[in-house]
Amino acid sequence: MSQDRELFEAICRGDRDGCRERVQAAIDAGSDIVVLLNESMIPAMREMGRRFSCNEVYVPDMLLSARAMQTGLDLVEPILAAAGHRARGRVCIGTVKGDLHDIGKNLVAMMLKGAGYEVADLGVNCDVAKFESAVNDGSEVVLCSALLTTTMPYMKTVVEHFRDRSEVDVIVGGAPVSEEYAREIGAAGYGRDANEAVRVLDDLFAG
Ligand code: B1M
Repeated sequence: MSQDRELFEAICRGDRDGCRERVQAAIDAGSDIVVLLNESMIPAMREMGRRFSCNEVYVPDMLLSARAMQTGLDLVEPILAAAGHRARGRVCIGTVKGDLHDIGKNLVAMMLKGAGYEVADLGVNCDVAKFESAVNDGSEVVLCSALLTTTMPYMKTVVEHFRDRSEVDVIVGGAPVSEEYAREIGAAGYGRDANEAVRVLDDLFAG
């Protein structure tokens, strides 16, 4: 594992400038961005979750870390997106109603764009009307993200909403979501992480 410890620490302490500098330095050095994400940036957010669970940090600390993380993601996004060549299909993605976590969703959206998909990012706190509107605008697949056990059940509401429209598939993902849960609510697919979300979507469009 080749963790950039300074980057990891910068995200944990919510240091936006520090995060921006370390990510820019990695980009300038030609480092593998996916490795940087998987070994330094995402683990920092996971560490903040651990500290939050032990009451070592509180909501404002998580928020500062999320902002620092997003500063780094903003630098990474054009690089990931540049990998995609031509549109492979139009999809929409949103964090479900009641849920304000958007970093994982943003990461999935970036990877999808990088894989060549046209992505309508609906943001956070999305109700079925918002997903429906994106589908009416041409999205062929709906991707739902949830980070809370209390908001995860809303994914079932979304799946049920589109049940009568066989041309629309719903894919679900997020930390508390499992493949088993996805199957149980009748989702067309489940992605454990951003890369898997791309693979699941590729399979759907291929099949
Ligand atoms: Co909150 N939060 N939070 N939080 N937060 C968690 C999720 C928590 C696990 C922390 C903990 O207790 N250890 C916990 C949830 C517990 C539970 O439900 N079981 C929690 C809680 C309790 C809360 C509040 C209720 C706290 C409070 O107010 N008392 C509150 C809820 C607010 C709300 O949403 N209504 C809250 C608020 C916040 C902040 C606003 C402060 C901030 C979010 C800021 C933001 O997103 N802009 C925040 C943060 C930062 C976290 C943690 C620390 C980090 C989340 C994150 O960004 N991870 C988180 C702890 C943790 O995750 N361990 C925590 C990094 C990100 C890259 O990973 O989002 O999992 P993730 O995405 C992954 C995969 O899950 C997957 O791919 C991504 C990349 O690999 N994926 C998909 C995600 N969506 C996908 C969709 C797909 C496929 C894959 O296809 C459709």
